[in-house]
Amino acid sequence: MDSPLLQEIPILKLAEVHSKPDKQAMAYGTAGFRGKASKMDHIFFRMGMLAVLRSKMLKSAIGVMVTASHNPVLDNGVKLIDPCGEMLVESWEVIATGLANASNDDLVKELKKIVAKENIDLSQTATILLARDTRPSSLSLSNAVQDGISALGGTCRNYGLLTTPQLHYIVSCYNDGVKDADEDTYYKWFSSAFKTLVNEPPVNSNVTVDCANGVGAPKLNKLYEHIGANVIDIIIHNDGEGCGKLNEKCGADYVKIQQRAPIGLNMEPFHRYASFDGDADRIVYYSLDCDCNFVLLDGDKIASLITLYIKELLDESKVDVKLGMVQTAYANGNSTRYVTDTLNVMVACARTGVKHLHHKAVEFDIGVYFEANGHGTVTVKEECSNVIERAAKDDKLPAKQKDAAIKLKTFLDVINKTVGDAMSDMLAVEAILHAKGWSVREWAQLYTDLPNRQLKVTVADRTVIRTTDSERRTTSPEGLQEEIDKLVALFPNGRSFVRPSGTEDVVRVYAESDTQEHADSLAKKVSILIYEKAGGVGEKPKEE
Ligand code: G16
Repeated sequence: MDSPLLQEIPILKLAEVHSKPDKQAMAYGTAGFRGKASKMDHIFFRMGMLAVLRSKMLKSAIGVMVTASHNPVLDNGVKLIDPCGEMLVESWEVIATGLANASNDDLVKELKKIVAKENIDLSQTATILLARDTRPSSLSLSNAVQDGISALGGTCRNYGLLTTPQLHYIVSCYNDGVKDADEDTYYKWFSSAFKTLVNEPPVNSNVTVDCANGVGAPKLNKLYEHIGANVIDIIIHNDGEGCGKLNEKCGADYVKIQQRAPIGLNMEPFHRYASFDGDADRIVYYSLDCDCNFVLLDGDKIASLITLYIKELLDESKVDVKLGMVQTAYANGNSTRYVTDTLNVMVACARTGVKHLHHKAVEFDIGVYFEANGHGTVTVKEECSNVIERAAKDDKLPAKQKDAAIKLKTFLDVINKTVGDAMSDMLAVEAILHAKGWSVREWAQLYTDLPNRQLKVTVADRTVIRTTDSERRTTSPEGLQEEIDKLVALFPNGRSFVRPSGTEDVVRVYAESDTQEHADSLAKKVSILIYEKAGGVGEKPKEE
């Protein structure tokens, strides 16, 4: 039966303005739709409509973030946020793809199909919380989202420029009843939690942060104003004000993959540096050692530091809860060994994409999850929070035990538990280093990374690569995995895997071995194999 409240005329009028080019198909990728901004207007309009349907169905506010995160400046994308601030549930990714790809003529039919299948009561109100990053295309694309929202009669609260994790946080606050939650709510909460942890004396030395010429720069500045220069000294680099381009030779992805400093940064030994990505949901740290070697402290090192600190506080406070860590296939082998063997904490492996890690992490009472690329956070079960809070207030406990529980509670307050957040992760790292009196040198020495290399190969159709076992092995094209295994066997401590990216039109190749030369050589050999076996296009990778 037709949905009586689906007003076809206004939908069709606006759909005409945001019409879909013929023969264009897109899939919901690792973190939403992503591609060339100039070809995506209709996707944003349709995702505005989809957000309204989901909001009506769940009777909660839904978030829509306009960003392509680490991608080049001419790309754009859209990330949908579910009521508790988590990423859109996977079953709706399929629905989103169906709506994105419906022809203009079938648009209303597709909407009706969703309404019927999901049993959506269209008389419900819908609230969408919208924000965008600083890309030149983001304003007009967020207007397209707004058109989609009004086409289905939803209410839009437009927060303008925000980092992605700020919007995740605001969505969760809003649905928790804090209807006036905004950017300031974010700054007040995280700055006050940080200042409770790090009161006297101030954090030693300063930290220089490369903000990838993205939205992280103005937002970190505001957070810094709330914390105060008397508590922590933050120097912002690549703030988007100069001639530097978003994510070009800078930002977390560049630093992690190239294993070198971002453009324009003259590094000094032992100083702390960090890089955010374009929407500030990822962070990596780095430094120079006494021989001026570049030392990367990536998502694995951040996760190890956080896990170590939580474990110490759990042991001291004698709070008995299950702590676990979640990584992906990209995790450095030595980080997994360190957490499993030295910290004695269980490590689980998930597919790439924070949504997958998040789901595994919530199985633990406290779950630390990070991708090696610096995307991650900590989840805490409500019952576990209560246990920690009770211990923190228990006057019968020995002072040391109670004090550790208080520290743990305050530390967990610094964490944005909804999603990986460069700013909140940075505060967590700074607080731990402060508490332990550590410089980056002690932190870096937790374990030594196995030398590794990541490369990209362009192929005609990256979906020809299919994977299994948390993306550690391929199932197609036929025979590819056996060939990779043969190459891996040539290198001491060799490990390599390949997977199609869900955000860029490439196949990613990862390799690890005992020396950097071996890791580079293995990555090259596997790249050539992919090019030959999976339909490589453009210049063929060469062995140097
Ligand atoms: C997104 C996801 C991350 C993922 C990254 C790369 O990050 O949120 O979980 O690791 O893409 O994914 P892929 O290897 O599939 O391209 P971001 O920061 O770009 O939103």
